Amino acid sequence: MPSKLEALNRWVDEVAGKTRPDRVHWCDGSDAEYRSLVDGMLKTGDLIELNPQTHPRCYLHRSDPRDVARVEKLTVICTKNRDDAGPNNHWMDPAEAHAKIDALFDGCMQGRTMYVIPYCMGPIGSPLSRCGVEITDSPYVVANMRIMTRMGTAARERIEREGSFVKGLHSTGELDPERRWIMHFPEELTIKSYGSGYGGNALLGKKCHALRIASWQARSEGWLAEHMLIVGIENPRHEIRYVAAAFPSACGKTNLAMLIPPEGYRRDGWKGWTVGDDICWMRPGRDGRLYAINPEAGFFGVAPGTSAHTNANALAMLQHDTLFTNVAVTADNQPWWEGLDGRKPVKDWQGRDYDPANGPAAHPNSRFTVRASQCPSWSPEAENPEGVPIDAIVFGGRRASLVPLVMEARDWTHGVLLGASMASETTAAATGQVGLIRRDPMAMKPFCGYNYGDYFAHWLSFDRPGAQLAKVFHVNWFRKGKDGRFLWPGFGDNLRVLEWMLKRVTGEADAVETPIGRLPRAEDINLDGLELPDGALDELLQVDNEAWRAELAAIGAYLDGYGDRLPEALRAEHRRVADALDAASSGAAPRRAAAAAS
Ligand code: TSX
Ligand code: MN
Repeated sequence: MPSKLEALNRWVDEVAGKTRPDRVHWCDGSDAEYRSLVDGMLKTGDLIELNPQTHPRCYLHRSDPRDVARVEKLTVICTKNRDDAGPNNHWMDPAEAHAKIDALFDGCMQGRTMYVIPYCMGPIGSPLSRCGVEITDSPYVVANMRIMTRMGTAARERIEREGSFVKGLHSTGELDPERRWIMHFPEELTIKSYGSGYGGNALLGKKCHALRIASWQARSEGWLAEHMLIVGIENPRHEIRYVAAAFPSACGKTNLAMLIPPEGYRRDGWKGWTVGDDICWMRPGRDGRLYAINPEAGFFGVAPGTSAHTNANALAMLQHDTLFTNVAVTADNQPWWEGLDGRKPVKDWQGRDYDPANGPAAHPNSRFTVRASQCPSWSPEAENPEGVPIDAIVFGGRRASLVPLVMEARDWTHGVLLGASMASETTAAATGQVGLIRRDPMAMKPFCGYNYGDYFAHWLSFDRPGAQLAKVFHVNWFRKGKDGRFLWPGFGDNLRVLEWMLKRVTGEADAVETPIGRLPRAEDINLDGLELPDGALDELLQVDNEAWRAELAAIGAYLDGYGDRLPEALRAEHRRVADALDAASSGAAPRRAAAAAS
């Protein structure tokens, strides 16, 4: 039997034989290696040094203008059985997929260096962690992987010990959008990506491994790989409780992960501890509670909108040792993006003289890559191999109307329905189309590596004897009043809502039962030190029965799209809520009249 190490060597040889690089470099993850990669990219122009006085060791990368985001239509799940990928994924037959992409890999690394990147998703010593190896011809990918993962010798040693790892093969290729694929073979624990150097398409540890492949592994091994931030909330009694939260894009996940309490709360001793801003792997521990790790070691965050007001922690961590991609620069060569401050940029993200007629100076999807440990609110518990215990799971969306500021699920099954029913209004930055409502269950639409029907069943399966599951909530920071203004101040003030949730967990706060879930009364949310217009909180907590009946009908139609793979228990839960709404309506509730009057 070949040694476990040989499996890795054999695959590397096989890939080198196919792609024919001039050199093969095994990454050790050292500082010296990172330094020499950066120096090389400064020489080729792949990186541009930013102002070393204001931003020491910060560099700008300008991507090909045709290669600035993930491409969902070229992202495919390749399973033997088409139904295993589900209607939520693009599917291709594995043999056909391999043939298609292997033709593109043929000789594609000639004249280039092939980098072999062993990496570990999660703390090196954690039983919850999983390893992978990415082979790439992009030094930009290596530099990003070094920041985003535990990369190098320690990961290689764990792989040699365990023998199993996710194989990721990536080449930047010609960057032709017509010759670009991001393919996943979950049954082979393999990823192949060609023709893009960008973020989620190329840094294979993140969306490809830690979500699409991991969600598949998690289902067969009894855990959850989720698109969630993890934040610890410390109260004045120095108790820290952990919250995992899923939001679709453009809802401020990174901001919530790095939350800074309002002034009065800070004075009382409240604090936010960042464990993760994007991905959460969790599993039941021996005590039945869910324990979570962040598989990542860095942040690959959207730059526009990040400021001292929206996220002072992020701004502080971006002052040194950061890679920026597709941001603008000021006259003194500092990174700049829309929403940062009142200064004017001189060069846009493509390196052109800034002209507002060309659109925003920074690309709306421009990014920073930075070590998580540079965040002032970084939690030491992020390195705990056991993970952190999760007390609350929060789902959310951007909804201008209908959806209340916060509600609590009656039980786990209802919580799964709340997650499965998630939807968000699109923003210009994300899609160009504003205000369309998109269904995005658990914020996993682009990332669930298998059939959503099976995924909902997997979620439901955690409710079993002995389980001490987290309470489930749904929030909406984005409800608007009749004047079109946001009713809730959001940002640090969201702690007021988190406080209610955590007091529900400990039995210290009240709630009222409604057909859609349990809501706080207005007096249950602490508004000390906050000037909220009269009636705003009442409006935020309003439940419009008729409008919710229409919403339940829309949710039902959406879930029906998963056909017989949709678990009957979820269908029954949907029917239960719909029936409760119908009953409340026929009960001649005066609530509706009151809502229409003012
Ligand atoms: O991130 C946001 N959060 C979560 C913060 C912890 N954003 C930004 C979303 C884009 C990524 C928010 N925007 C939030 C929010 O809670 N709420 C809003 C809406 C909003 C915007 C501005 C104001 C109030 C609400 N007020 C003023 O601008 C003064
Ligand atoms: Mn994400």
